[in-house]
Amino acid sequence: MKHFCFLCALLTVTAQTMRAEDGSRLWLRAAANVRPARVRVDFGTQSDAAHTLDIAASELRTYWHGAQSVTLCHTADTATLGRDGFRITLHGRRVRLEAPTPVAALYGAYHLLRLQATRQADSVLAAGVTSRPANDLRVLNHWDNPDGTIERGYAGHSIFWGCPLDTARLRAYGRACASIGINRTVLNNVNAKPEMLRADLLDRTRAIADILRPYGLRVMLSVNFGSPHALGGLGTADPADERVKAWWAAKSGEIYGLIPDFGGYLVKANSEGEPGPMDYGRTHAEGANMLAASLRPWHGVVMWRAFVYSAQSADRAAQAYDEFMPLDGQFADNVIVQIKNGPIDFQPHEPVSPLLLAMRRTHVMTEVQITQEYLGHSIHTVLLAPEWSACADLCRRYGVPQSVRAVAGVSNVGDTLNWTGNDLSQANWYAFGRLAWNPGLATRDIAAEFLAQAFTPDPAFVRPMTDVLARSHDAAVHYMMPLGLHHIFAGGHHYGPEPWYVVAGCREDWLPRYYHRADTVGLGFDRGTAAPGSGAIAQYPAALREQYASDESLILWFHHVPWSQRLSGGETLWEALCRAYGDGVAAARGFAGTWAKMRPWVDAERWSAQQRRFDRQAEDAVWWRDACLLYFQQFSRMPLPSGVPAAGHNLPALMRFHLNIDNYTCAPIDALP
Ligand code: BDP
Repeated sequence: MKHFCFLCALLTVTAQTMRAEDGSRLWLRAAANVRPARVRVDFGTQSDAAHTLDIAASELRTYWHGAQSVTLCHTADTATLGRDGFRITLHGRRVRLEAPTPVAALYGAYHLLRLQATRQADSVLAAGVTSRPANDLRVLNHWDNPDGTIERGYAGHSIFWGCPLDTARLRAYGRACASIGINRTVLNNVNAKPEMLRADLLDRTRAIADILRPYGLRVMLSVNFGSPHALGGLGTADPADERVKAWWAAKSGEIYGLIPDFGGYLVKANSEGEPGPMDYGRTHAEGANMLAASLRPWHGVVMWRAFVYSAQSADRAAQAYDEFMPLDGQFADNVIVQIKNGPIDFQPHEPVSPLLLAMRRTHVMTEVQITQEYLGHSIHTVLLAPEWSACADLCRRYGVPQSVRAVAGVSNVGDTLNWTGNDLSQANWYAFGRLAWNPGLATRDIAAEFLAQAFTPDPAFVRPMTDVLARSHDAAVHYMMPLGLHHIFAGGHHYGPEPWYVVAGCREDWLPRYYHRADTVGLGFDRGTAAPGSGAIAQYPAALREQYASDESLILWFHHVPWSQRLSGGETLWEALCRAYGDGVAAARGFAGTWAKMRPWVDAERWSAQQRRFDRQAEDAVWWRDACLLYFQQFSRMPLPSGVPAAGHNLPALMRFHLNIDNYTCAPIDALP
């Protein structure tokens, strides 16, 4: 009997340690205490946010394993901490967590648990922590449609729309966001349906807001500028029309009646066919200000996107600047112009958007893309932190200090159990939150933190995998679009390479040849100031202009370079291009090899799902290399340099193949050649 009990116990323990992992717990996988930790809340009367404090206390009681007790206490020191910051100090066997608001206490609680999970609690607590976010608004943008589909979503369907309201799932989402400091969420697609503002969907929005509020997450909606016409039946959406103004004032009032802490509107107007003020001869500023006036009584904001380009523009990369700079100073102070990090569109690697640095009398914010539309969807493992950090750094050095500091990221979350399809792509959601809080964090530190929490803190796993994640963006840039190449994707889904993609009658700026400009002379888009350059480089401040003019990682972004021109390393452009693709392939293969060795540290489910993805990524890297080199070789007419393996595919076959991923929700893995 004794033996039998022992065996049972052993089996239970083994079953627990080997417990199937589905990735649903993200980076919040700490084991619960058997006996709750000692936690005291000394916050005075905060009845409106009592629930938030309850969550903070309960997270610590359940997951804080330290010998010390924890006291959450209120401080009035907003001068140092703002509204969201916190201070953690150690006093003998007591941890004191001071915060000016309940939500700041919640952020502090998660920070303490993060220190514990990453095995830094003792060393960091000995010195004490004071932390205050660099951005006031740390915003997720979900491109979710009311029918539950997600534009550029690669992890299933929406968790907000087109499904029964899943309170547990939404709480888990709120918890994950709070754990990394995200405090705003836009619940629907920027290509917004007018019906989003219908009473039934607003009521749904209210229900979601009620669930997310305790986590400090305030909801926002994307709105269709044509709503007064399409939904309100006014026959116009002209922002100067009094009936239109009254319609928006009433609509905003209706929303605040339901959701008193509603964050405001996100707007994509006069972009890619969406309606906007220019349909009525009004400017972006006039449109944005009219909406902003409707939100002003409740302190709501308008995030007005600057993602605009037209078929007529000589250079798409220059257009947002050309269209918005004349409006600098005309936007109301509760409008923030939301600008993509690069001047084109979330490409693997772009220079910073010049508009982000140039507007001096307008609030601006950066928008990055967490979902990997242009980086291998949920198949490829690519940690985007280096691209985002570089953008934040340039904004800090060359941009105008903002009185409202904000950043947005287009989310990669769906209803798939592990939230993001690829378990390691959770790292991009995580990195977005961490960098929104502290843009100075190093990529390697973010990667190591994530891996330790989402998998295991064992250095035998964390060290090699930190290396993989930290190098993954550079690798993807190399095997997809090295040296500043951009937008040479397959049309539509943007997954694989199609530098040759043409459709009769299609807008030129929707075709790869518009961007790569390959001819027998050379490759790349001349954006210099001398003819025939587009002059776009002149939109940058002088110091940055010089830096970009000589930055070889972007040489084909700014120059049309002759095939035989020698780059700084002594190779010709053609040789450098071949080598870059080769390096990308080698790196991707290396990642698959490293992951293969991680088996002892990872549960079987996540290990094998991820191995398939890494293998696919390495094969895709070869696909990219072969497609691009064979295609460009027609123009360079140069042989592959020694050391670059001959292509495993042939160009006509590659050009005939078109990946069909219509209606897929997760992975095109099996459809590929
Ligand atoms: C592009 C996407 C498109 C989005 C658009 C945007 O392909 O689906 O609607 O950006 O940001 O990258 O509005």
